[in-house]
Amino acid sequence: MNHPYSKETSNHMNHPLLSISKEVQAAIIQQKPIVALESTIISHGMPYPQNVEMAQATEQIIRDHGAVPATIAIMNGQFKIGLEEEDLEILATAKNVVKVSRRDLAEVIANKKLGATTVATTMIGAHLAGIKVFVTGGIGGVHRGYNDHLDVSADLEELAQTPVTVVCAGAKAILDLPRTLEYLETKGVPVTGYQTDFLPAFYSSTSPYRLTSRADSAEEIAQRMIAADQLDLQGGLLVANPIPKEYEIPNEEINAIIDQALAEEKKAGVHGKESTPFLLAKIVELTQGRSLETNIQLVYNNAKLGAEIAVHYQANN
Ligand code: PSU
Ligand code: MN
Repeated sequence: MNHPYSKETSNHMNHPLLSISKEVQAAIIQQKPIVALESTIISHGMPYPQNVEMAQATEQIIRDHGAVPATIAIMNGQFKIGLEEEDLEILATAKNVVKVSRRDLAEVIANKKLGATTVATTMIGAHLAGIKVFVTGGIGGVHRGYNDHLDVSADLEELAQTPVTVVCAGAKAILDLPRTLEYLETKGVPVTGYQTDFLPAFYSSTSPYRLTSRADSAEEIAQRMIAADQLDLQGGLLVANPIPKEYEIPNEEINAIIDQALAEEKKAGVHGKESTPFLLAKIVELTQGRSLETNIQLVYNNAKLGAEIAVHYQANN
């Protein structure tokens, strides 16, 4: 008898903690390329209504480039893989959305709370659903002043252990970029510059920090994913895709603003999981919205590349 999908695929679909949308279910059955998207960027990363507009437009870019988007969140005690329009609206507006990293995951699922997934937990959900490519804006990392407060995002540990390719625009200069790279090196996570030899710095297309890995096409990245699968390496691959120059805020300009945001964070006594959302909102305020436009554009740019990688990966697998 001919099965329309493999045993492994049907296991993903039958997992009791996954609620997979019709569009994503169809994509799994037809073995179409799928790209995961996170929801913390919607609930905690951007203001309303730009957050929901960004989320919808990002999904559309992925469809236009031949893949199926799967935005991930936690609803009704399950990972929801693929959100309906009304789900996006709820995540974009509700005040009680929990920012869920690995630490919080089991509790938020068991207590059936509304949760937005970070890079770490989106990777976990994507992996459970058998999705190999995930597009975001920027990852968490080693925070500045690490010696005083040991703030290292759980995103880095997840990249070390979960085999999902994460497409980002690098890490923001609110973080300690050299230490973030060192940490990833220790954990064996490849950081591949897309058409660049230097780590992109989110708002800025480049930074002084040289990478050891570069790829010039989506196909090359897909080939490396396949090699990593064959080696059973487990950890993820981080693709750092520079924001197009026309939308960037150059380092010299954004660094002064970041310093001010960090000073205000210190004064306000903000730390832990509140840190990243506080700094993002403060930078939007200090740039009078310019950083928000930059943030949205870099996500769109990542969506295009992520879809291309997923298409090549699927074609070769
Ligand atoms: N970087 C951004 N926007 C974001 C985030 C990071 O430019 O919204 C979010 C992501 O969901 C990321 C999380 O996983 O912040 C990292 O938070 P923390 O540093 O608390 O781990
Ligand atoms: Mn942290």
